[in-house]
Amino acid sequence: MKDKLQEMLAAARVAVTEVDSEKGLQDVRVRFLGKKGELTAIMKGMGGLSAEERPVVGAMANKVKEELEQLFEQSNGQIREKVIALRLQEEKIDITLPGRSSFSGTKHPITLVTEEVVEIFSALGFGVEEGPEIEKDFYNFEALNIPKDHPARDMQDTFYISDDVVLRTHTSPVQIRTMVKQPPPVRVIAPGTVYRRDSDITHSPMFHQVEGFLVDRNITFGDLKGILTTFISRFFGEKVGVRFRPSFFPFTEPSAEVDIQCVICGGKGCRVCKNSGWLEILGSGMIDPEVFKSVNYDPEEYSGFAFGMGLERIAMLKYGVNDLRLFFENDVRFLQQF
Ligand code: 2NM
Repeated sequence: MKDKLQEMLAAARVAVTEVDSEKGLQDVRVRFLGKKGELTAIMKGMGGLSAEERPVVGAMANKVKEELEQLFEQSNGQIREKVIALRLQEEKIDITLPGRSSFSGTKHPITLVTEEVVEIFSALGFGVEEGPEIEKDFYNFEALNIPKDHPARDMQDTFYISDDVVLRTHTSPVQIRTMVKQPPPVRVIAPGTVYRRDSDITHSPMFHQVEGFLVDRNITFGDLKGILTTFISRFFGEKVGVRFRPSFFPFTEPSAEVDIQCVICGGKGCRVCKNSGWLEILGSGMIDPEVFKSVNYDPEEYSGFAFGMGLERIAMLKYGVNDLRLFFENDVRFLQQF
């Protein structure tokens, strides 16, 4: 029986060396120490031993059992270490590899054009003002000398929130707010989003404008021409032709629309300029004394000019975009080109 115990211990020592997982070790443990294991089987034979032999063999069996437990314990530790080492090997990360670069966005062409217009007018001494897109009738129409029965106030053009609150149809209310809160001299541009009830291939109900104005003593139409010509030559290039055409706005008198030579055909005439050789890009004029009265500026002491332009239109001309809707679809294939 002593030999059997020693043989079993030797067999167990061999068995643990052949094991390479925690599961495998568990199987070996059951084989030797389990209820139906080899040690139990040997112990069952103890009944046939003499009274002298029994305690000796019993003590030995206990010792073997202890050794087996120690053996499995030790083996378990080694297997654990091996498993951890293997995982560390497999999950090794090379921190010197370059990371995956993330997709980065681009500025919307309307943003780019706005920034460029702001840049040019800043260099000419203009500040930038903003105002609410939901606006009182007074600032959007009344103070701008747009009478109650004027076509621009027609339900067709204006989104009404209530009787006297609208979505602003231009950024001129920002100029009114600026004049109401500060005395001349003043030089400001107002870029922003505006809304009109108009929607087809060449009109969006939401679009963008920059308007601007300058008020001081002795401001003339010559100042208007100088500033706007300078702006155009910086924005579209030194060589582009410019012309001023008489026009009408309720808030300016006299008024002028400003054309540039067609940037597509160079003035020869094409589809874009409808064979005229010219493209309208700006509205402008000397601020009407009626406007000055509604903001408490003295029209005897001060004069000024104002202007406004649509940013989608100048973006289309500058970048050669032939469809207004591209600005509002937010297709990255379009947006990434700027
Ligand atoms: C335009 C054309 C002409 C304009 C006038 C004013 C104000 F408030 F000073 F009277 N702001 N903007 C103006 C003048 C706007 O847009 C086509």
